[in-house]
Amino acid sequence: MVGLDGWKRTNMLGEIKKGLGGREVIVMGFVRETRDIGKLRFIILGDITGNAQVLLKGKEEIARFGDFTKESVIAVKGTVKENLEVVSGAEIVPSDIRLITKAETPLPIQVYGRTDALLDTRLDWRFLDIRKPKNALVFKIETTIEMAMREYWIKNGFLEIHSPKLMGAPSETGADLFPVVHFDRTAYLAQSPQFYKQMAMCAGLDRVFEIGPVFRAEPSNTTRHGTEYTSIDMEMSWIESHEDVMEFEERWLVHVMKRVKETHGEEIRKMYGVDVIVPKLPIPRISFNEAKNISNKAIGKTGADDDLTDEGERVVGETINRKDGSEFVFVKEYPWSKKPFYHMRKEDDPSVTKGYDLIFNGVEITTGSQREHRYEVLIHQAKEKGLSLESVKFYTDFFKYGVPPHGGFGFGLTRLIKQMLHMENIREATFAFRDMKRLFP
Ligand code: AMO
Repeated sequence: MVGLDGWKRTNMLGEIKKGLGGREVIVMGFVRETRDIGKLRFIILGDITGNAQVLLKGKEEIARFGDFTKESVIAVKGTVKENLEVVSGAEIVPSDIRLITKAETPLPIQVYGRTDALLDTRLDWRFLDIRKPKNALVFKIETTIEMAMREYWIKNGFLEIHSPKLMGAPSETGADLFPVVHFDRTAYLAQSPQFYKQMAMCAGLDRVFEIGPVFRAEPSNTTRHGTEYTSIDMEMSWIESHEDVMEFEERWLVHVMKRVKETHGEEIRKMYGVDVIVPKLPIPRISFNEAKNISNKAIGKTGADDDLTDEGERVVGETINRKDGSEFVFVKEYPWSKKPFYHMRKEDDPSVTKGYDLIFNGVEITTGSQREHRYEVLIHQAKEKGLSLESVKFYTDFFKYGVPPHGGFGFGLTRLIKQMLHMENIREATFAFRDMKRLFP
């Protein structure tokens, strides 16, 4: 069969419920399981909305329709019959079944029921792994998250931009870069839309956002870093300081968490065993020094004095949650030595930036700051960080012809999902993950 030979789907499988009794339907999906009990055969058919049971009665009918291997794709024409013994309250009695594509056996990983496969094997067969409702839920949540983000931004006068991913110069610190052959010279994959969201401020667009891919040649294998991930970025003009950016972010986040809770809260509790908690505002704010003290007290001195380790972030998250009952905490005013050249420094203490991180359940999900918009100061800071002025000239030129004070943040989409669902690994929150070793599927 090439197409569906004229059959049109009338219902999704999740709709086959009590109340639909007597209705003629055509449904389509994956054969999750076939069970024979006496003279009856039950086919559990699944799609993105759920499962429905198809009932074959008697040897003749079973022989007429034949066997279907697990995960084969079939179309079923039939009548809905109410049956209180089925969880959904109804099943389908078929008049015709068409095999659309047959699945090979055995399946490389189990789709229906428990899977014991290791994460790496699951990722090798990610398209089968995502057929599991618990894993598919991630993408329903992701869709809601992005919609809610856009909803809030657009209501607040933001414009959406699409910045280039092929760059003539590094877009962040210059480390962890992917060079690509670009005709007769080298280009770099964008590590962040940073320079371009600031270009939008210099172009007078006032407030912008972007949701798009970024690339980092992270040489490490961790549960929170990919070599490609979806970055959520925003930039706003006419701010007084980084406090304005944090205030915007927390209100935006409340809107997003509310939408996720109202749309998927129940399913998340059922499948992941966690409650989505909409943060109470204001989200607690602590200084980098306070965070470092908390970390030092709990786990001793780890890492450099001017940085918070992953373990340090975890401890800070836990401590604030215990003390203030908040899963989120802003850590602000990071040392200048740890932050990029475009962060603005505090007037009264230039060793500290007007930058911040947001930690969610012990993992950083955001970096934001007020940017240095004064041309001379920016040049001075780039020099101080040892950057080649030539390579960032295209960017520093943005600041020569009038620019509003501005700031913004970058936010890891998959980190948010991982932390929200209490997942162990960011790979589970990503459609098709990329790391040092993985370029397939
Ligand atoms: P930063 O480099 O901190 O800041 O990145 C912003 C956020 O992106 C997420 N993130 C990652 N997620 C998955 N894999 C990775 N390798 C990875 N690296 C970072 C984190 C992080 O908080 N231009 C600045 C942002 C800004 O100031 O506007 C930047 O990119 O959630």
